[in-house]
Amino acid sequence: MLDIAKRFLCNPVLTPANVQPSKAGLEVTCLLNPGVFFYNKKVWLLVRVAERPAQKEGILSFPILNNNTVEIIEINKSDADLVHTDARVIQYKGNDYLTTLSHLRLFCSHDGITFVQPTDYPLLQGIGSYEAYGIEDARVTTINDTFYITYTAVSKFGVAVGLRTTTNWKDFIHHGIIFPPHNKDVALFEEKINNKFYALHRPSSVALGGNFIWLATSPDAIHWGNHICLITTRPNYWDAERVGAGAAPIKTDKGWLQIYHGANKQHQYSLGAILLDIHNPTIVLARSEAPLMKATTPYELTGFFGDVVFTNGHIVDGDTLTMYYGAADEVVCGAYFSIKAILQTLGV
Ligand code: MAN
Repeated sequence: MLDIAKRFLCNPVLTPANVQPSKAGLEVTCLLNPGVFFYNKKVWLLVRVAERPAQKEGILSFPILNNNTVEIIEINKSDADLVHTDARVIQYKGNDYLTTLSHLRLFCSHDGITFVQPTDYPLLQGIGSYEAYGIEDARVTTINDTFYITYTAVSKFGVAVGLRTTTNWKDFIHHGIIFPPHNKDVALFEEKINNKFYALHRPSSVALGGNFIWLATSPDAIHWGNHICLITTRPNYWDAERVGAGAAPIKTDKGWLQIYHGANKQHQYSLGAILLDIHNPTIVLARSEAPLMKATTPYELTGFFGDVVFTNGHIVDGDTLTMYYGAADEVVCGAYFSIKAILQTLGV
């Protein structure tokens, strides 16, 4: 098996036990999938914190936001209308819900390894009815000193993509939904190409099509068009069931290097790469045959949702890609890659 990740020896970097719940009555169930950026000479993680109440015998309880206030829903586990076969989601009386409510929380570090939660920065919570089941899996892209935060906004209306921007992580502009349901995994390019913003995104089609990565352009990073399907899933591969972009594409002398997650029919999430033409990113030059990283350690194999490595954040320094990732949907970890070594696996 090809797995060229050099995992941090101190993994996991953050666990639910390190973090206080956002409100009385809730517990931190999982820490997942951080967005990552460099600011004020520090590495920052924008971590997805998933919470729910302590579970009582025979009852499934989970929070949602109602008018921006937490409301707890309780369902008897013996209720015949309850369908609960996936730790992440439930169906009840024809409605879909998430078992946890996520918000986004900042952590920072001088060395990229030991992270603390700064006291003087706000949490990012869901705002309004399109974010009532929480906000998840933020990608942070820095363009001209503005941080663009693209995140999954979940609600009874579906799974969509929201955008907030900030320059100081204290004041935010909420731009609302930039990709309507069903869509997620939006990674913006860090610079314009031919005077246009570019984004990777992942619409899902239930009946025809699938969970494929698309590319779009925009004049302002808010209004998106010119959508093209960039890569599809591959039958019998590690990415047979769904694919989705990680963080912002990395500019290399061979092209735009994009790390993405792929899941197979057994819901095992691994990471691979694609290489896009530097002047025309609609052209896919190469794609990983085998994953670059696969869940193998105990903290990746066992957790809230096991057998998962999922990334949407990294820092690039020369040839070193420091990738932060969610392991088993429960803890935040880190790993180093050589960009050259990744490109070699792609045959370039
Ligand atoms: C989905 C999202 C992610 C999660 C993976 C694996 O893509 O819910 O947040 O990490 O599934 O469970």
